[in-house]
Amino acid sequence: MLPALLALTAPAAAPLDPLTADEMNLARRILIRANRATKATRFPGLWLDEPSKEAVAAKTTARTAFAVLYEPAKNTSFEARIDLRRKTIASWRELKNVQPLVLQQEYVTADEVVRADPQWRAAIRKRGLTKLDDIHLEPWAPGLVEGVEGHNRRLMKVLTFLRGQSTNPYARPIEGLIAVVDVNAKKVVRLEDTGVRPVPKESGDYTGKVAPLQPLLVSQPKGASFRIEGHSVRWDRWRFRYAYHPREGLVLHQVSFANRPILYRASLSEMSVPYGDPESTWNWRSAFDVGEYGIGILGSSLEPGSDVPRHATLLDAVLPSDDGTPRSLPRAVAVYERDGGVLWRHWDFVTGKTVSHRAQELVIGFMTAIGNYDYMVNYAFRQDGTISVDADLTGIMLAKGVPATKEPRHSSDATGHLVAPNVSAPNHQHFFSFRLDMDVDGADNNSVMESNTASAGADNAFTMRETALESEQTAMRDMDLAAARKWRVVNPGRRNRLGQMPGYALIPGENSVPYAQPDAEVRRRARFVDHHLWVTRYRPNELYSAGDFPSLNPRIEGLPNFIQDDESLVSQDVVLWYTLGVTHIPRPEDWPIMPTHRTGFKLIPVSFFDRNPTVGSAPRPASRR
Ligand SMILES: [Cu+2]
Repeated sequence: MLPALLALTAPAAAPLDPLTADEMNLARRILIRANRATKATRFPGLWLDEPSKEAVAAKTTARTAFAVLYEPAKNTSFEARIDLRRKTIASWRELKNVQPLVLQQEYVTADEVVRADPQWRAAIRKRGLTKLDDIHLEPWAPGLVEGVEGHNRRLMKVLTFLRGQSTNPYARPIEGLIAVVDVNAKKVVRLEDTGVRPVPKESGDYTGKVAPLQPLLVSQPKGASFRIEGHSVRWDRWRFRYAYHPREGLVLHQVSFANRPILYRASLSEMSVPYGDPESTWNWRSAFDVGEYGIGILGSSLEPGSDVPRHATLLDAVLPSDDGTPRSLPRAVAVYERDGGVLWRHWDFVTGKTVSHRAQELVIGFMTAIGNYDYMVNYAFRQDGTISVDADLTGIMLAKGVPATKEPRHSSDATGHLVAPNVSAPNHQHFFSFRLDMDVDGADNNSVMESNTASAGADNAFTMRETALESEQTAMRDMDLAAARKWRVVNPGRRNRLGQMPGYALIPGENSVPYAQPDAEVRRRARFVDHHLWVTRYRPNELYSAGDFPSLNPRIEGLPNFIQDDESLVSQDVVLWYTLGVTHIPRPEDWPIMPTHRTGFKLIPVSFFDRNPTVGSAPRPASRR
């Protein structure tokens, strides 16, 4: 019946390697053979079902695929685990009242359905526009749709722009017009039209030349210092594995330094981008780019010489198509070394001599383009044990068409700012939720300390006090500048030679608090924004801070549920969830395209070593207590 299936010998993948193209095909064929799928079945999810930590430690050879299936004919969704070794379905369940990730075809369908809708056409004519080919439609995951029985339908909300011949589809919003589309029933279920507004005139073209500078090239005459074998990367004393995940984009696994484990898994778990404009056509906008769209699926091929340095090593990824067959994303991930500034230096006053070392950093990163915005996530490893996690924000801001061509005199309380005549960009925030499964010197014996610094009362004395965050519900924490607050994951079972617990600290950088009301719809699904830090005890199925299916989901999901049982965090396997918020008050300089804004945080060793690990021979590892 399926000779190809039987003949397929599984490739020798490491336990955490992403599904290969063959494995994706195999998973799909197993489902079809078991009558769980047909050619019409769509696959909003198909990726590796990651084996447990214990299984990975035991060098499991199991390969299991995780699939989310959508049946358009019946409008039903299912979740399956497929054992690729035994060629059986290991688990199967129907998903109720949730909507899996947007399918690629659904963007096309939404566009076609709106374009054909007589009411929408009338709304366009009402605005004096005649050429439908000039219109750009932008389908969005809908948030929660009030007044429409939502969560059992494949709904999208479609924004309208005048593109014309411009390279910039977003420069001329056709304001106040939103079509709510059922992409499965293929019909507009509601047209929201809040009245005709001026359509901005400037085309917002951004393809003109940038004034050139002389070339700046990095030369590595003896080649790079890193080695990549399969999905394993080694550089200096660092070692880690990478995977490209359809939902999360780049995922790092098993990060270690000098053979000492630090971080078992790192990923961008979720995002939420709430817009601060109270109008009904705006107040629902809060893109969950990971859980609604899939930042990996929307990943961009990296351009050497612009997206990444010319000397970068570029790695391809395999992604599932809508029908579950594999497709390649060429140049999905970049690995390269870059200049790291001064590693350390000192000029000696007596001898007049300088001892100084130049640092290098190893960078691994990917880019994703979610409609108008482009994001890059980079992990940079330093020789001193630092991991710097950076998120770059660029692309085109979402803007609205307004009557004003000059900023009103009293604009201090405005919810947006003019960036061009008749174009106002609403204030908005970008919240990133990073999931950091820490394994400092091992998986099972980690605790989380919070450090707060305060004046000690006498003269200039001040002290730092470290206290343990003992359980999940006491570990919802916020930044505090007055206390120079930081968090550190320690291994209480070990000591360095100074008798200190080895640890890795999370050093926040830029951050924000949410400005939407706590009960606002945009925050109901994004509870992770309530705190900068959450800590949970490791559970393999707790991967997404806003839950597995945030789209159209009215229930509280994710972190608030994970901490319900208030598990102990003392000498456990712990996971840090760091919320990083960027408050974006738009500037004219962000238009028509936004210069890259870099934000991020760091993980740095604190007592993990007993001295600067780059000086002389290797420092000794922490000993058992
Ligand atoms: Cu922004």
